[in-house]
Amino acid sequence: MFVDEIDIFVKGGDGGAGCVWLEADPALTTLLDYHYKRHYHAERGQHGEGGNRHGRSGGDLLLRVPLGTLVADRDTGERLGDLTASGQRVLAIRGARGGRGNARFATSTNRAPRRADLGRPGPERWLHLELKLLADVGVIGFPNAGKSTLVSRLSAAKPRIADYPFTTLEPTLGIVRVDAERTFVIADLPGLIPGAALGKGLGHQFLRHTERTRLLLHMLDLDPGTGRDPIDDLHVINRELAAYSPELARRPQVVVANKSDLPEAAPRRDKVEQYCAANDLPLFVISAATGAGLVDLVRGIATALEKA
Ligand SMILES: Nc1nc2c(ncn2[C@@H]2O[C@H](COP(=O)(O)OP(=O)(O)OP(=O)(O)O)[C@@H](O)[C@H]2O)c(=O)[nH]1
Ligand SMILES: [Mg+2]
Repeated sequence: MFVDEIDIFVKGGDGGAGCVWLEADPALTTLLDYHYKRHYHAERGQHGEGGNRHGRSGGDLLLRVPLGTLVADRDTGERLGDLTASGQRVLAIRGARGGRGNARFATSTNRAPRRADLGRPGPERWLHLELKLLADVGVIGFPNAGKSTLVSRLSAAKPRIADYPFTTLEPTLGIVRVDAERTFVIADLPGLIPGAALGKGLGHQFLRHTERTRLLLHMLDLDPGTGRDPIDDLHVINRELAAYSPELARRPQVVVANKSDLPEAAPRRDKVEQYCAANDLPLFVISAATGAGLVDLVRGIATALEKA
């Protein structure tokens, strides 16, 4: 299960120190752990001991979250942090102030005062955690277009591939090497369908993961077996992006026409080529299955990323 949005309860230690921190850990890819355990309580401070010694401060609690996690106070909406770098931390809640023993109130005339403060109970709050994956490129398109096949070809990622729609149920990140110096991160996403922005299919839930990409690969299916027109598909998906976020609709796109290996794909390929030329859209005709066109595509993406 892929969890990219969740509320958790955090409480600082009672009576002295014991803060709760969140830290970005690149080994994590989902907030799933927090689905199973929602309440986190830092250690309380210890009672003071005799002989003017302080009580030990409570231990801090460190919660690990994936890179790209946004942290907010659930109730006020206040943004507490955006954890985008490995090891980056945000203080989720402080521990309470510790108590003060009677020695702290002693004066020259009252060496054994009866006054002492108790430590306060730890402050607490609900946090809203939202994961927005950090990728350079997001692959969008109708289900079954071949998005996962492409990502599995270009990177070491191993997303599930199958000849039916909605094979991909969660985003997967892959690292693509361009040349000796350059790499980029590509995100394979679940397929989009009309109404995705309104919650149809799986798309809407995952559109958030395109928000932090710099470039969208818009994949069209050249297989006439879809019964759809690839240019219509392009418009349909672009309308979904616009309905979700006008900003996303303006994100630079590279059109990728896939399944060019199919002999019956030729007329659709011609149509897509004409349309993209007429509308000044960058187009790469590929076969993710045979690998045709992939070297040019990777170079094209790298160039587009430099411009974006
Ligand atoms: N002939 C041909 N088939 C392809 C090509 N690329 C992918 N396919 C096939 O198309 C089907 C769907 O491929 P996926 O990569 O799972 O498609 P997807 O876009 O990730 O699909 P969802 O995850 O459901 O959105 C599989 O049967 C693939 O083998 C291609 O270039 N040529
Ligand atoms: Mg897929």
